[in-house]
Amino acid sequence: MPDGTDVDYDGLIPNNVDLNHDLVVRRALETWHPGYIDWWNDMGPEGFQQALVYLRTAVSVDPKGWAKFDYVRMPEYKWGILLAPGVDNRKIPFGRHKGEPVWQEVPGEYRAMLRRLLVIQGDTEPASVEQQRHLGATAPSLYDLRNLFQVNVEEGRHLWAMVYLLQKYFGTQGREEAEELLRRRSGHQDTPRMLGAFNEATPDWLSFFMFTTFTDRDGKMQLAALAQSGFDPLSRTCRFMLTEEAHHMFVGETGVARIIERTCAAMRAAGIADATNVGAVRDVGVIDLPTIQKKINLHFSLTLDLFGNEISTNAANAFNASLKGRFREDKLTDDHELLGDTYPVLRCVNGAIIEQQVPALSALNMRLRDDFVDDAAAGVGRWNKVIERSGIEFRLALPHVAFNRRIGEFTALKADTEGRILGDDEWARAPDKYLPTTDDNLYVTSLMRPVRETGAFAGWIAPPKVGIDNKPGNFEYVKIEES
Ligand code: BYC
Repeated sequence: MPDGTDVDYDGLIPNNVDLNHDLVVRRALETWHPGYIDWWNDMGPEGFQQALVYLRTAVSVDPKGWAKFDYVRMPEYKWGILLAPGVDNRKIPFGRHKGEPVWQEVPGEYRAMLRRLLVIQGDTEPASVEQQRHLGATAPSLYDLRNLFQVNVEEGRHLWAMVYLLQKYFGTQGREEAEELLRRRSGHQDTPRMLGAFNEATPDWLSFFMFTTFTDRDGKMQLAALAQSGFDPLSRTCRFMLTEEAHHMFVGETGVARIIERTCAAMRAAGIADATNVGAVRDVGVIDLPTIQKKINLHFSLTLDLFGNEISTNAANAFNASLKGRFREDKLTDDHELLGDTYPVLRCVNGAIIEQQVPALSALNMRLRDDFVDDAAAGVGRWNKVIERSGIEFRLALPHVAFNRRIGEFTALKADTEGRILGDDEWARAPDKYLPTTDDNLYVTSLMRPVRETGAFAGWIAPPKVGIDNKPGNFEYVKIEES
């Protein structure tokens, strides 16, 4: 049932790609499976592998009812291969091959380029699990603990998604890449993950919520661009991954919103009107808004680096080859080839930030980044509504795209969060002013104490408005005593 919506759960690897009749790939995946489980046991959530967790598992790819919820021990989670249904007579929507029927096999001349895209995408998935593996120890509630684990098992499944494509379409090389994906480690000195943000630590829950707000949103943008691909199996894989990704961003955005809500409520209760009076706010045991702003500055700027260089021939080549499109390519009304078009790009010229029109094809990373910034700004707007409703005078904002960059045009630029160029003295003070300091991190860490009673929440975060799967407030999302 290759294009079906139901998933075959009979074998070791649940799938809707008819693995039963694809013995070579099935065997390759079954051979890879034990290494994956070893990786999960070594690098997955620490300390909770035997706990019963109320997880959703994909049982179908039908948008109306693809998930079922039940208690599962994480190593027994049904990781599988799920592709969104094929679209009849789908045509390639962009690039040199626009209008041709989509490919079901990889065109020979694009093998290397496609493999690289799959490997980069695949590498981020286990990386994020590794980054988050210690967070279970300090979860502010069972609800949050369950959400962390949901995100983790689904990132694991997203690794399976890329590994399936590598194993099925790239032969021996694909199998080697699949092994390498299990071998690299986030933050490891000798075998790090491929992209910068995936080697950073996620030391506390505020960082986790920022990561899932911003970095998972990069995931959304990149997957949306790959979902347009002329290589149909990639398009279908990414379309289904996007349905799972939405929950990860929900976890992040509502997590930060709940922290803000609690902070504002505690400030009101204590009669603190000045949000910048950090000492007074910390005295009542909540996270001050300036620290939340600094975490935004950090995670947003780290995530911008994931879009690569503003001007990129790799991006132009991938678009020309009809492998990686733009965000919502199918909704755009231009010619989808961009050969004579230009796009405005912020560049660093003689130490200043100026806008230049450049060939649209080479500016595709920038364009996707712009779409990301708009999407992220809407999220910050929703956080500000929470502050506004509490009557407190403080607004959060995204920093300027030139701030704190390690990839692209602005790497060498000394810009602040407003995009102003700083002198050497101001620049030396900038990290403490705009990014979390050791003190800030120590304070946040001091709040990270586990709360494991059903229905209870740590004092620095508000409960959610609704439970997962509409469960009531006192629902036992994780049964820890089963471990
Ligand atoms: N770190 O031409 P350029 C997710 C390299 S997140 C290190 O600008 P390109 C998730 C680049 O590789 C989404 N190196 O690059 C979220 C290139 O090297 P080579 C992940 C970097 O290719 C949360 C060179 O610099 N998916 O799913 O246009 C939890 C020249 O650069 C970096 C994807 O990213 C960096 N940040 O753009 C879990 C989609 N940036 O080849 C999961 C696939 C650039 O010259 N990837 N370099 O040796 C791509 O589309 C692109 O490769 C990139 C980079 C957007 C990453």
